[in-house]
Amino acid sequence: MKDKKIEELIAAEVRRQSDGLEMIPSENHTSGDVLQALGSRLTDKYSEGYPGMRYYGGCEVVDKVENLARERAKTLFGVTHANVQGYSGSPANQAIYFALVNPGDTVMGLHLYYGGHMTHGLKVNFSGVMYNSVQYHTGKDGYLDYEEMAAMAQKEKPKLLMVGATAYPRIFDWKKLREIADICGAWLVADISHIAGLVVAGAHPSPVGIADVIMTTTHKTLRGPRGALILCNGNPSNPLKKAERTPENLPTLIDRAIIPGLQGGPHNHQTAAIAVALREAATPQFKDYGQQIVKNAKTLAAGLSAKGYDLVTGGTDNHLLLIDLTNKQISGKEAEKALGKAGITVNKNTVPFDPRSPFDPSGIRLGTPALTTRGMKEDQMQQIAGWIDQAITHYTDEKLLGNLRAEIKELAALFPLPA
Ligand code: DSN
Repeated sequence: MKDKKIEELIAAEVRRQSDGLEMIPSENHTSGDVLQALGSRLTDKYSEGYPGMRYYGGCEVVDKVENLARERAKTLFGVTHANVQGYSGSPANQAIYFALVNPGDTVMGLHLYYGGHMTHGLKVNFSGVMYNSVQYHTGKDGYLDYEEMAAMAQKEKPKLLMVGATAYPRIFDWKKLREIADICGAWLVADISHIAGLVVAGAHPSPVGIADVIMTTTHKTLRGPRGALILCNGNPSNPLKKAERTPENLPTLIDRAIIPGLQGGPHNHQTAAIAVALREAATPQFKDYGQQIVKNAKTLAAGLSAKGYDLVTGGTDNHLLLIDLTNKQISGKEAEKALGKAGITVNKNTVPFDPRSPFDPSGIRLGTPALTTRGMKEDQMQQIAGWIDQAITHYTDEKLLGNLRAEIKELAALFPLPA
């Protein structure tokens, strides 16, 4: 690379990832093949539109790339339509709102501070500004409060019920959620960004056939490049024609919302890398991977619980743990910093009913997708639980944190990033 500054920075980031433990639950390590597709000449090409109906010439190759990605997504998730052009999760969610509801309509989603996402109706996000958002919560036990949701649906009559989370360690009961959406005839949208890889691996129930629209980012447990899939069933899409808001028209509504509704040219290098990741996700090895993510998270949860850590909901069913650190007399921010010094990357996070602010919350969120990609298993999780405890207990002891960092680097060297 001629740009030495950027080359050095890329190398430094690779070192940072290799030498430490990435435990942010929304992160992962992609394969060499995904990276190769992402760094390809496909990035040079404009192709506004969809395969077979583009506004640019020279699209015969990228049409094939996009069709392959669409077919692989449809087969993997068992749906009849897949839009693979969403730039990432937030724009994809924006497209879903744009497709299904009008500005000012009532939409209902899980509050960010209770594990939801900004685009699920947070008042400072487009979803809370453009729409009349009402927000549901978890109960004191940290589990989704389905009764509150049903009562809210009855009272507020949202037109769209958004379900999904960024910091929820338990399983979604899709059938119950469908019943809640049906109370008021709302569209049920499943945002499975965090758990898509688990769904593919059979380690979390699938919303396919239950939710009207499913959105997932492609870079979390699905282990692809940054990007998004919007999945649904219905009649074949005709993006050139306006369509009524009916379940049969979902493919057309979604495609038209992406372009011309919101986006311009698709990122073809990203589409190719998504196709590569979808092929990898269709292998038996990926099923084992998804199952191992959960086994690892459960082992980590048991290890930390045994050391007196207060896990929201008492444990986990998926890839992540949310820990309330109040009983450890340390804030989420201080814990994030101390763990970072030891070489363990996590993120501070609010916990349900958090008395502190989101900038300095009571908890941390951590997960196992990236470590599992590196081949770590239950033994390593037990070791890591011990290190996390030491770093948090002695968070002001710079010498101890430095020693931990050296030990962690030694373990990390045994589990290289994917080639
Ligand atoms: N920022 C993502 C996460 O960390 O969960 C959600 O978009």
